[in-house]
Amino acid sequence: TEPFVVGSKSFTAVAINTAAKAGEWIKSKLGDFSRVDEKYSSHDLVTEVDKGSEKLIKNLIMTHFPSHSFLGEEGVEPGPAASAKALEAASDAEYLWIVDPIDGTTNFVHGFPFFSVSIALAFKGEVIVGVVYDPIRDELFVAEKGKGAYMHGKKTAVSLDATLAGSLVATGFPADREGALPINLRGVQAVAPKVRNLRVAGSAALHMAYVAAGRLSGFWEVGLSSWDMAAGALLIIESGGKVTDTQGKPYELSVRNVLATNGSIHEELQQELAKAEATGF
Ligand code: 2AM
Ligand code: CA
Ligand code: CA
Ligand code: CA
Repeated sequence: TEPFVVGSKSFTAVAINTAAKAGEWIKSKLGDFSRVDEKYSSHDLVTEVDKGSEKLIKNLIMTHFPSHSFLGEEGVEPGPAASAKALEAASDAEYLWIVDPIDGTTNFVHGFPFFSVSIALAFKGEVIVGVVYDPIRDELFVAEKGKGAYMHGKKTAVSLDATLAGSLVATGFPADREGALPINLRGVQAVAPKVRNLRVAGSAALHMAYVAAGRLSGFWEVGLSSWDMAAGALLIIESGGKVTDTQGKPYELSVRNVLATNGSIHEELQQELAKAEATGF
């Protein structure tokens, strides 16, 4: 199996430390940044804090593991084509760190306290470490492949909900208003009447951590990038849940449309999304 340490340095310890440091800094910058730039549109924002967080994370990780490769959202041109290409270009790296320096930038900009730092390490294309940190609640979610997932030392487990009717489910509204948003609105129309209720809180990585922790029973979103999901996917798998694309194909780094559940409601949720798909999902 894949090594988790080089010499005495644990990959997981570095991931945890780095996420905690970045998260603390982000929190200190809440409401204290001078400008917001639009990347693609007014729905797609970036701040100096996104860039500073990525710089901090990259510096720490590359200092510890100079031979590793690094893929971070703010190091890539905006847009889905560029993010797929960047992942492709990085795919022959043995060790690849996949980082979202702030997941939930829109929330960060508006002061809506739901955002996270997401750090994953892939070995030969498979995620082996995943860390999602919520600096507002000081909640740190950690998973190691084959070793389980934890929140502050306590094992996380997905919910036991067996039906959509008894499930709290989340999704996200994509920034792409032309292609992805209309698709997901049909998904919402299909799913909302079937579930106990639906949440759209604005951080894919944190939603996925919540699925891992049993706070949500399912999550789906279309048009995401590798850094939104890599850490969250491992958290869910190691907590006993299931992660696929919206067609039901097993999760891999290149997935863009994600379906992540406690396992029990996976098929039922996928069927509702498939019904929406029949009308264009
Ligand atoms: P971000 O905050 O890191 O950009 C919101 O539905 C979720 O979608 C967030 O996790 C957000 O990540 C992600 N997302 C992916 N692509 C996006 C984009 N182009 N614009 C805004 N949010 C995007
Ligand atoms: Ca972004
Ligand atoms: Ca993101
Ligand atoms: Ca981001």
